Amino acid sequence: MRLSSYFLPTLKEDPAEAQIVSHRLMLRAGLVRQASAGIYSWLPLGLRVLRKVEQIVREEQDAAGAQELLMPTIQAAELWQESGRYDGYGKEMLRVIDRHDREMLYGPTNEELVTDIFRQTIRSYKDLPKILYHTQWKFRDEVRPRFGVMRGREFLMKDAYSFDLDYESARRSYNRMFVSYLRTFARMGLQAIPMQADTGPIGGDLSHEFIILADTGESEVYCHKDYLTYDALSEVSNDDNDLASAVEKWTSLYAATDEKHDPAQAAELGESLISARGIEVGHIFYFGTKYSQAMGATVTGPDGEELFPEMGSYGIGVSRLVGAIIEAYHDDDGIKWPDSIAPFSVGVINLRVGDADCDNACTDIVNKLEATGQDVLYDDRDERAGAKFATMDLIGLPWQVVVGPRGLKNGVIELKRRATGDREELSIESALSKLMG
Ligand code: P5A
Repeated sequence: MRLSSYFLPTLKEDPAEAQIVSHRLMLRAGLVRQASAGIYSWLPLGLRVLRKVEQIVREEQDAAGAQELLMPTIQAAELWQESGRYDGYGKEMLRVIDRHDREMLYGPTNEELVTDIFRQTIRSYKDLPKILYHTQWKFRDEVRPRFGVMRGREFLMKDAYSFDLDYESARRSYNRMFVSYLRTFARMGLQAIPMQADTGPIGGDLSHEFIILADTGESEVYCHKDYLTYDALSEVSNDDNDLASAVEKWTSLYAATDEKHDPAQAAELGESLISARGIEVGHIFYFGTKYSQAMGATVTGPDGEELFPEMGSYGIGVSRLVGAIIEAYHDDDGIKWPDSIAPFSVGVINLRVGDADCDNACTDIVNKLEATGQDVLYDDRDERAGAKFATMDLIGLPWQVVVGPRGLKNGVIELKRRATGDREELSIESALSKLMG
């Protein structure tokens, strides 16, 4: 992609409305623009990141045995009246009246809709267990939308729903999702800490929030310091016993959000206790037969009796994650994307556009990288070198290839790793083999 024709509206100055670094950088790096309070348009560079996050989430959901479908954003009020949540959800729910005066709503979550699909389609215990998921926009009319996409009104969520015949099987689904969440966040370079949580309007009696630590996090959290170096994932298979012991291991260390924190435990942990701010990037719930009973979803059991399936739901804040990753990976100059979710893997900077040697070397490098499937952003603008370096640092691509006339005379270009700031002069061939390796 050539930067001269790419739609990348960057800002030199910090926007006044942005209070935290990820919001500032998302606006400055041209990832999003606010459409109205808590509602954002995703511009091309931001959309690339959003799609990469979504794709990692999808791959890990698939690997955990969940099946993807797509439910609509607009739902009928009747379903929520059946579950009993229509009135209770209050002002956070955006209610819509259609032309036939029917009450509709923009879905804040999908427990009702998925239970409705289930009761129309699944009849027998033999069809269980099932985990269904989608990635869809949600709307919650938050009182105080803030921090950009971190607490939006419209936001992208991956939500999965499990259906099992009994409690033991439901716990297996819960464990499966639990471990798949740790894997998902790890692939994005994030150490997520599971904390027992309240179930709020979703309901149920077992729930974990997945929190990453960041100075600008919304909630104060406490956890054992070993979480930060903990790696219980590498040896865990998808075997149910393995998953259960992994969850047990992970939850045996102390971790609590502010409301749940027990100072006595803290005192006991002494120096091992960390208190920090955290961002909730995922939340999982086991709520048994709450929705299946309320909505009359049953399956026929082995002895011909009608049984209510045990359910759980599992959310990941896909759009929030883009902000959360920036909170974790940035410096004064801009974003430092982890490789797995970078919008482009390499930025090529031409320091003298119009110089035949520089132009040829750059197009050659770009073509070769693209031929091996790499996403490349080529800065071919007629701009000062300083402006080009600043843009490339701001948008945070993992690698920068700097091509200038002086270097080319000596047969070298410069390769810079954004994360560390390390630079080295290399021949084009060695740079390419390093980038392709
Ligand atoms: C679980 C899936 C649920 O809605 N029902 C379906 C359950 N859980 S939750 O905790 O309410 O939300 C799941 C995740 O969505 C993200 N999130 C948000 N992201 C941006 N802006 C918001 N206003 C917002 N609200 C929730 C969070 O990451 C949360 O963990």
